[in-house]
Amino acid sequence: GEAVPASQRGSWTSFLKSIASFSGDLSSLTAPPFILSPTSLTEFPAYWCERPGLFAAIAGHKDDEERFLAVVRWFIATLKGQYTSRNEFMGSEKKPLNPVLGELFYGHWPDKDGRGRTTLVVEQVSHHPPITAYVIENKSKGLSLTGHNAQKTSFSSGAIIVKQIGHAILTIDLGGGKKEEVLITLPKLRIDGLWYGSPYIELWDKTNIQSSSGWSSVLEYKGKGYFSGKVHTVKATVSPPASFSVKHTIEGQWHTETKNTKTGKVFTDVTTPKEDVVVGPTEEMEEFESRKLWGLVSRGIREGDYEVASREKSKIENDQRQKRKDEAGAGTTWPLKHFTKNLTRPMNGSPVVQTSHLRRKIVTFIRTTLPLGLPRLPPYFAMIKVGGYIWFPA
Ligand code: 0T9
Repeated sequence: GEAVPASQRGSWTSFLKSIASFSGDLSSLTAPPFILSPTSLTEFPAYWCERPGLFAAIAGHKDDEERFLAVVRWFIATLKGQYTSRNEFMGSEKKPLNPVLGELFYGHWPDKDGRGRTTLVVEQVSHHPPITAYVIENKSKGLSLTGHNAQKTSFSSGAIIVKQIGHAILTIDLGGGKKEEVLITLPKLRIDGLWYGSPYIELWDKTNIQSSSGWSSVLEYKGKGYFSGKVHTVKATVSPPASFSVKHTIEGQWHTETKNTKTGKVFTDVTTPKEDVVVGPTEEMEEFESRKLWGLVSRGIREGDYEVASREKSKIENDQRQKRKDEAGAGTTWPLKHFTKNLTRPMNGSPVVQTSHLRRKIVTFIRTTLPLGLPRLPPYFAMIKVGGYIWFPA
């Protein structure tokens, strides 16, 4: 590989061999130093709000359709940060630090231009498999995004295939005791460029955005080499309540610009700068806050002092092993601060009513695809996945 430093070629090749023969939790494999990122996965949920103005703008619409389009706009605008920012800032995709159980990350985006203050709370709720849960809230606008993330990885013809497990739910306070809820599913990733030591992500397949107002969108992702021939393309179709008809189509590249195909108007433009989350000083952090916990490891990675990085990483891992041992001995578990596990997910006794659209074969209940049920889906979110579409029971 060209991007691999000469001294690390051997260890990169053996790392690639180990991923090829291994499916499951890649985070636990030891990778050569050049590919290590100094950032933990607990920081990643911040990508959801790096355009706080677009997030806040969701609350600015009385009309269901307009508000739904604002959700789709904000969502598409987050993709660039989520999936290309490591390439932009570190030259390629890198292996993030594998968060420990109970790791925390707090941040905010300040109020500006009347958009209100937005806060971020992240907690690592599972170590094996790694699961990250988060809440992003803009109280003054009545917006809150709750979600959790895990990954299933496999290896296929030289690429890492990542299936994201989890979802995000956006809750919009409509006033007068009324609430809208929007379920957002997460794209599949393909990580290419491994051989050359310069990994990058492409998205593929489809995701859904489904609102309790009935409005829904199917987003389809493609990369270079598929029919579009362009990297990072997305096509979103937006449909009115209980309908297959398409009212809006948005097409383009999620890392630059998308357009509404009918009006020709720009729908998303992410070529302008994004806003990093504001994080307090490390000295004032608790032991388990990500930047404090990983401080010395991160510094070692950033400064190329891999001896320090690996020594400090071992300290954290040993401490974790000891904690788990002690807990097992005492019959306790690590007390999470912000999230609880909910395996039962009561349906409120309400039967799942099928609309005529749902007479077809029911493929999966979304809820059964979630390993841990974090966060709990509201009762009426007994959504059913039918042929790639997600529907509400009537
Ligand atoms: C949720 C995001 C996720 C997390 C990362 C696959 C990946 C861990 C999960 C899905 C965020 O909202 C969006 C972006 C990037 C995803 C990461 C990219 C990546 O490579 C890692 C995996 C675990 C690896 O580190 C693979 C080995 C590495 C050598 C390839 C660079």
